[in-house]
Amino acid sequence: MSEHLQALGARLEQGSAVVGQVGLGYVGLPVAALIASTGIEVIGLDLKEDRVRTINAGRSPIEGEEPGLEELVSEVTRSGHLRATTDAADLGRADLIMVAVETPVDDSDHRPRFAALRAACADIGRVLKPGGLVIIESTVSPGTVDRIVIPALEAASSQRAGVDFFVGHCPERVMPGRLLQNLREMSRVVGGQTPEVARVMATLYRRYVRGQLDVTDVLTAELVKTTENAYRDVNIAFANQVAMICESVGADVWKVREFVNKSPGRNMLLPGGGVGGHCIPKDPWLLAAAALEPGAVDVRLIEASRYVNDAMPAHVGRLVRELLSESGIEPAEARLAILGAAYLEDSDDTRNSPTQGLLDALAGQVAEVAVHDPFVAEYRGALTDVVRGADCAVVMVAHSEYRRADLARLAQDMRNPLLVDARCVFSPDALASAGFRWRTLGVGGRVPEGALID
Ligand code: SAJ
Repeated sequence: MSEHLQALGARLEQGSAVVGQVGLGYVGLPVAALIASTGIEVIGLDLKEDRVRTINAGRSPIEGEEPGLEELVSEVTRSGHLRATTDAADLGRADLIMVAVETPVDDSDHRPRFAALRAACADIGRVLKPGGLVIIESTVSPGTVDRIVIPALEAASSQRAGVDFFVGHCPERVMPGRLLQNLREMSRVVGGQTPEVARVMATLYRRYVRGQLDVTDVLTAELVKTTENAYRDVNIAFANQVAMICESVGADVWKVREFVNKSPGRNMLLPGGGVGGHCIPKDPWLLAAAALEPGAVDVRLIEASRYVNDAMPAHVGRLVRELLSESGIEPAEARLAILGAAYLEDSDDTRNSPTQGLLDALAGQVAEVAVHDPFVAEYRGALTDVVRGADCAVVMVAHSEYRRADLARLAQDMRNPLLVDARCVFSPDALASAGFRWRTLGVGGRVPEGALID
């Protein structure tokens, strides 16, 4: 093992190494705070002055409930183990630099946009110490470290990767609401430029990761993270595809799914009103992009799955229009109450929320739309207030509050007791006894006889 790496491994073991963290967002800040809490000095770099100021004042700028994060940031800034800065030159003292910057895909061509990653590498390259180790934690397309990160670092540092400095990739596996818990508990894929680099990386992660550390090469690490999320997206798309088939043939996908999953080795996921969040809608495109070079592999399965899932909010819109029409209500005169703005049940995170897709699909088609969400500040309030006088309620997120709702009360408060259930939160019996006419996503196109429409 190179002397540099050996010395770095020893300093990480002793806790005398200095670590830089580029990007202090919902990944970078908890990572920086956790490493600092092990007694290592961490220099955090971010572009946003107000974010840097907040952190140095011992507070977390990360939105939403993140158990333990505020306390940890306060503790490690007070002890001096974490200091935030906007000046990249301050990273000059770091022996090891972690990178957690955004790696978005373009909305139109779905190709990765690595501008932030390139900029981070240029900043790092200019100050990188000989023997320094750079670890990319952002989720990237397979091949990105080799084709973008290393050339950018070599150009900015006039040094050679693998000789004068070293590179690794350890993709983050965080979830909003559980940032610290996931970082501590989940297993990590530790991809090093060489086995020695991976071993030195593991020395750092072992200081705060209780999960398993799977040591491997960089390309494998890039593939694992994008694949694990593409896997989920394709499986959700399959469930949505079966839901569409069930609707068209007059069956109930939720019953079909229940019995399918009794068959050994089956685990059909949940159909629903769409796929949101910060990683599942994006990572499949990062995986597919790796194969789009000339002589590319046909990645139609990954692409088609994205289109199936992204079409679900508009499908919910169709169910709403059908139910209104079949109930003798002109959509253009209808008032809607959308239940759920977050992308996930019992979460306040609205990134890429399917509800936005539904609002876009309904724009200009109905008279009025009110949105409720107990976790999202702008949509908080009493559910009964949002539903009162509406002609159709639409359940887009399976928040626990909705599962507990008094359906009979909601039906009474509405101008017309119609409901579209995009997450199969309510049973037919509960809806019927409350006096609703309804459509449930994935259930055949019959509108049950029942409630009087005044
Ligand atoms: N969804 C469905 N049907 C399903 C599961 C999810 O429609 O059967 C929808 C959800 O409503 C949501 C979106 O997909 O809109 C994403 O849901 P998710 O449960 O995958 O939650 P995420 O986006 O927070 O995914 C994270 C990922 N974890 C990391 O990136 C570290 C993912 O790899 C995990 O599998 C997932 O959490 C998890 O299992 O909790």
